[in-house]
Order: sequence, then structure tokens, then C-alpha cells
Amino acid sequence: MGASTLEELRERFDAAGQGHVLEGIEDLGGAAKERFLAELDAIDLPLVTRLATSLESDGGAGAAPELEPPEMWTRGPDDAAADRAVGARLLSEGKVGFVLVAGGQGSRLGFDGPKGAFEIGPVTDRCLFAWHAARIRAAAARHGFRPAWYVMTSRLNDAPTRTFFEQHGHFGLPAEDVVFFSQDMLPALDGDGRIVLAAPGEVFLAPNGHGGTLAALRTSGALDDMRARGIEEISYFQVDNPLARPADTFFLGAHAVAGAEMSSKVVPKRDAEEKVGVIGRIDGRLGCIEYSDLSDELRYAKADDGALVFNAGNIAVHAMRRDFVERLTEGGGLDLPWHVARKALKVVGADGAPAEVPGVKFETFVFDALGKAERSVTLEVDRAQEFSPVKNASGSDSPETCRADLTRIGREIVGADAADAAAVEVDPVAAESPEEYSERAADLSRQPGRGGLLVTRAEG
Ligand code: UD2
Repeated sequence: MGASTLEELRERFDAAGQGHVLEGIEDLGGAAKERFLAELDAIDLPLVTRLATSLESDGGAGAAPELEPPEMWTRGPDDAAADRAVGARLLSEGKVGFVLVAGGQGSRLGFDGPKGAFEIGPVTDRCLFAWHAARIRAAAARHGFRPAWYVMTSRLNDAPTRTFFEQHGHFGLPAEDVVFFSQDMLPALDGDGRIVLAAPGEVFLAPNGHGGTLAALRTSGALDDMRARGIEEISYFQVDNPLARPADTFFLGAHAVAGAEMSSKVVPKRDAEEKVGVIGRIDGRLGCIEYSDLSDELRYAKADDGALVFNAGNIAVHAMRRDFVERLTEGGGLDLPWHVARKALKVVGADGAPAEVPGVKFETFVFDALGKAERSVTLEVDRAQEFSPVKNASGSDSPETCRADLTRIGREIVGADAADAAAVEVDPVAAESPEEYSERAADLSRQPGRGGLLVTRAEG
């Protein structure tokens, strides 16, 4: 199938009510024109039409959903130990693949570059990607397997992300075991459902949300790569949380023991306003209501003891069977609901001047696949150990709070050794628990740095 001609494109876009995008095309120079035509050719116009039509009915909210808290996975000590053993076996047999989603724009943090490059070590400049890599390498050493790490980017940050990994030696992992794949982009629309141009000759494209991970895993060949490596379970996590434990034996084991297709970790919400989705049964099916979609009535609902009723905060850590993702994406048929975000879009007008226009971006969310799983585990975990995302430039969920949490955890691991240190950083490869720290004491190096204590594995 060759590229469409200008005439063919004109016909197609006119028919879809999007003919305006081709106005002024004659003013573009050769290469810019070619690029623009290729960009237009790649747009899924039937989908754009469907989304534009949905805008007309947007706002006419249907009946409020019935929400019930989810059933939590609870285990006594013996069963928990058995779950852990199952999780450890999955890891040691190389059956778990790691999927990091890092295709977002990190606009709230105001950081220019792939968000994973943001430096968050309390003592060193260890960046978010490096923390995740270290946790994966720590698990590989502990359980004795060769890890495969799939990193999802988007067109906005794919090239800089790959370059960053190369510059950092793939953070200690063999390059062939770090697999990059890119999610799809979608045009942003204006309030009337018309495609917005970011600049003359350039469509305003935005990543299609982390629900796009599932389709991208298939179309990129990552699922095939997993199958070839013998990977059966996917450990999914987000770039912004360096406390995420992608190789948690209890969670992976519980998910497998339950025969679950997709499972989630949650923490009790900090307060009613915390910006996390809430996991629960929505009209009977497991799902997650995004914080921005939660009605005040549900957000503030309290039980007799004063606790929030809808308190299962989604920390965006999931386990998914590989064959579940294969089933969902078979024949390109994955159908997740589209969520609408109304935003001011920064564009450049025909006169070359920057401007902001009100617009709409569309995203699917990975947690909307929960309702498609036959079985699912919802596991409540300790926020202090597992959730400290870097979302905002200051205040809550910021670099400052995250570094403080990393230092606190470092102190818990090294105990009295950190007594005089203002900041503490323990490389996950050195130790992730007080037990590992004391067992490996002889192999660890303790160095002062930036007024803090840095613990790493001694070379050699
Ligand atoms: C997300 C969840 C929220 C809660 C919180 C926990 C959504 C919509 N909401 O909120 O319920 O669990 O995280 O920390 O997910 N990403 C992509 N491609 C995209 C969009 C996002 O890869 O098209 C990645 C992004 O790089 C980041 C993650 O997904 O790692 C979360 O994205 P976000 O920052 O937009 O989500 P947030 O913090 O509003």
C-alpha cells in the first residue's frame, strides 16, 4: 500500500469534515509538505470522527455508577509465605517481564526531557530510570534470572529516551534486554471536533493514554518477544514512582495463585482529595474511577468510624498475564473507553505567533482493562514502602517529598549506620531490606556524599 496522494487525502479529510487541515498546504516547502502529508496519512480518521461525535454528547452525564469497595486479598502468615514462594519461582524461572510506562509528558513537574531522566537520588544524581533498573537488577541477582525490561515511550520522547539509556549503559542491563516500544498518538481536537494544528504543517498529536500500552505491546512485537523468552506474566509500573517494586514476590504469587488475569496494588488514600484513582466494583465489574471523574458524593463518603468508604487508591502497579493481553488485543479489537481531557493547547498560528487554544485530548486508561479480567487480585500495600510518586514541582508528591521518603527508607535499611547522615541513599542492588543489608555487610561500600551517606555494592 503506497502513500496517499494530496488529492486522495483532500477527499478523505473533506468527507470527514476535517478539510481545514489542508488549507495553506501549498505554502509549505518540499520536505515539510512531505512530512505533513505522511502525518495526515497515518491518522485514523474513522476513530477521529467517532471521538468528535462523542464530544457532542459529552457532558450529558448518564446515571451515576454504583461503586462498591473491592474485595482485598488477605492472607495468614502460612498462605502469604506460600504466595511468596510461587512469586519467587515465577521470577527465578524467568517468567516475569517488566513493563515501564514512560510515554507521558510529565507536564505537571515542568521537567524538559523524558521524565525518567529526572534526578531523584537524595545523595547522588540517580534518576528515576536508574532506580527502576536497579530494582530489576536487584531482583535478577536475588532470584537468579535474566530480566527483560520493556520501556514504553511515545513519539514525543522516544529518541531522547533511547539516547539517554545508551549514554548510561542501559543502567547496567544488557542493551538487548531493554526493549523500547512506542505508544500511538492521536490528534487533539477543538471544541467543535476539528483537528488542531500545532503549527502550520503540523498536526497537534498527543499520546493516546497508557491504555495504549496494551495495543502497543502487540503491534511493536513486544508480546512476541515475551513469548520467545518464556515470559508469562507482565509486571506493569509507572515511571514516576521510584518506590515501585516490580519484582514483589507476594503480589506476583497472589496474582498467580488466584488465577488472576490482571491484578492491582492499592494504598489507603491519604485523604479524600488525593489525586489517585479509586479501585472498586463499578456496576458490578472491577474497575477504577479516575480521581477527576469521582463525584463529590463518592469522594467524601465516610463510614461510621469516619474512614473513607472509597479508599482503595490506585498506585498504578499491575500484574497481567501475557495471554490476557494477547486475548484483548487479538485482531486489533481492543475496545477501551475514551476519556476526555479539556486543556489549553499551545500552538503556533499561521502568523508564527504562539497562542493557546482550548482543546480536547483523548486517552484510554490501562485500568479499564480490569473489567475484562475473569479474575483479579487487589492487594493493599504499605504506602510508606511502595508509593512516593514525583508528580508536582513542589508540595505533595514532589521531588522533595520523594527524596525524604527515599532517605527514610534508607535509614530503615542501614539502621544505626546512618545516625549522622542528613540524607541516605541505598542502591537497591546493595540492599532493599535491613536483612539484606546485614547479610551483605562485608560486600557493601559506604561513602559520604553531598552531606549524606551512600551505600552501594562494592566493586569486584
Ligand atoms: C495516575 C492514575 C491515577 C493514579 C496515579 C498514581 C491515570 C489516568 N491516573 O495519575 O489513577 O493511579 O497515577 O500515581 O493513569 N503515561 C504514558 N502514556 C500516556 C499517558 C501516561 O506512558 O499517554 C504514563 C506516564 O508516563 C506516567 C503514567 O502513565 O508514568 C501516569 O500518567 P499521569 O502522570 O498522566 O497520571 P496521573 O499522575 O494523573
